Amino acid sequence: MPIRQVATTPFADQRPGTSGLRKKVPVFQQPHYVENFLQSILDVVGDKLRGATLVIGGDGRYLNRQVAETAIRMAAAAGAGRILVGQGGLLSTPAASALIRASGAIGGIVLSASHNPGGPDGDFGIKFNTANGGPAPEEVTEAIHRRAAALTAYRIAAEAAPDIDAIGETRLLDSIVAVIDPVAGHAALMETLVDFPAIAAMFAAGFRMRFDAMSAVTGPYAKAIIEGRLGAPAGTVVNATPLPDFGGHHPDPNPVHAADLMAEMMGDAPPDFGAASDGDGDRNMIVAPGMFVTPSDSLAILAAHAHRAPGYAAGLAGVARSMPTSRAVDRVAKRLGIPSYETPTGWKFFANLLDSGRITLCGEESAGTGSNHVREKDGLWAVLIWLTIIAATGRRADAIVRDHWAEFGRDYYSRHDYEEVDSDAAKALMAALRDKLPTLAGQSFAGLTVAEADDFAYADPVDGSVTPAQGVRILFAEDARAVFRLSGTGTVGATLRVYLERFEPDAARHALPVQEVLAPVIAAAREIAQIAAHTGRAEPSIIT
Ligand code: VG1
Ligand code: CO
Repeated sequence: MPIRQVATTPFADQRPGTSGLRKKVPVFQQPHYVENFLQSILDVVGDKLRGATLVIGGDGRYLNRQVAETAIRMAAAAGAGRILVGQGGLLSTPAASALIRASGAIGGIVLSASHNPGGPDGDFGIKFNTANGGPAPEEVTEAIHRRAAALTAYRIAAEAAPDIDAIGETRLLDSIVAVIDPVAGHAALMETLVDFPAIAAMFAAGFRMRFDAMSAVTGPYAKAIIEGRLGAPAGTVVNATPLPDFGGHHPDPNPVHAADLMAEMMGDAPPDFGAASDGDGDRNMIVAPGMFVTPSDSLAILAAHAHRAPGYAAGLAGVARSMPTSRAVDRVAKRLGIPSYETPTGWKFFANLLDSGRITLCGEESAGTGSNHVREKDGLWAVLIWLTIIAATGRRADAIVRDHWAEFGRDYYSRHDYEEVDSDAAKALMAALRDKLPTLAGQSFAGLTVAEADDFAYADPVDGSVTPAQGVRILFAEDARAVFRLSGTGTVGATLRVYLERFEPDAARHALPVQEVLAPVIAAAREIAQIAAHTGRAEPSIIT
């Protein structure tokens, strides 16, 4: 029997969140759990899969290899024509997106829980990306969810998957399984967008950087591109081998979880530039000597300088940011005379804007930046654009940031996360906050006056769809803002995210401690949302 039909029990909890289905590893280890979700994806793709190309790869975390092999066997049973798999089952999220686009694939199955910890007690995730290379839109993820809750059987090739460590092509049922180098294509794409010769010349002249791949998927990409093609000294990239448990670390590039990099960049004689990436390689963290660059500022700076990179020499059509991202990039867009869009959190909302040519660049406060070259955020791409800007301006990264503030003003910014809060308590907090919205304008909290308050609803300008309830925005008359939303990627309880910002136009006040400048906004946010009363937490669990 070349194809086995196996009975399964439907799962009601297979509902993708902000970015795919993410659960604890033991949840995925329940009998048929993985197969049930994979079959639901394949069923939703339907007949279009017959003879078509499907991309499969992931970030190398625990279960990656096993699930990649299962996905190959199930895609073959579903009649895929060509199954493209990264060697070892690896593909960074941006590389998967690029590969889907370049190969004309019907879509891709990306195995990742991104910045969440890995290992047997960590998280795993499965995400479906559509033919444009981007995360499936909500109507598709909802269809997958409905299918998963009703499925009674799945189909899988009886034969084992071919060796995914060996580059080359093998036949499985009627499908060709092609195992490819996960890095080469993406490196070639980068070469068309950023100025490799200028960056290489800078390294040859003694420029030094530290790239922390956090034992995640970006390691092989960064090694090949930064040390290989650009000639940075060996050892520039650290933690470069992807490990199933990310070496026990939390592969989330922020000042808390990338503590070693921060210490080095804040220490004596730091390298000229520091960067890190997350589990699946779509996030980036930028650290200048002595200065962490907030992702919101980084997005604005990339927008202001993108024309220096060959891929963007013609300028930008427009930019977009997720709603909680600071308004710094809007100021750049205004200066450039291009539109700036505000979308809900999650990369899928940028897809229509990118596909329709309305925007060239976009980003999120959570360390995601990208462009129209793919339909995901791209960590290494952002780092390479930064290097291009440094090479083109001859300025150190911290000077570039200060110059930017002097020109546009500074949006002081911080995110306070309350993790693993009781789900009901978090929902009650948001509900109470939403109830209060109509009465807030005009009231004062911690010396700030509420100018406007609403629950963000996004009207997609391309397809007209409306996505309501994407986060509560409180705008203060003092040019400050607080945003509240619940995370859609967590796997334990709820995570309340509170995003805080305050604009400061005066260059004499651009070097103040962030939490100090934001103190009134923080106090007002806590009071308005009654955070301590609802969650029992006096302080956030993580401040970035
Ligand atoms: C978080 C971030 C969001 C990002 C998402 C996926 O979502 O806030 O900006 O798009 O993760 O990124 P949430 O719902 O937890 O706030 V990744 O690198 O985890 O794919
Ligand atoms: Co990620």
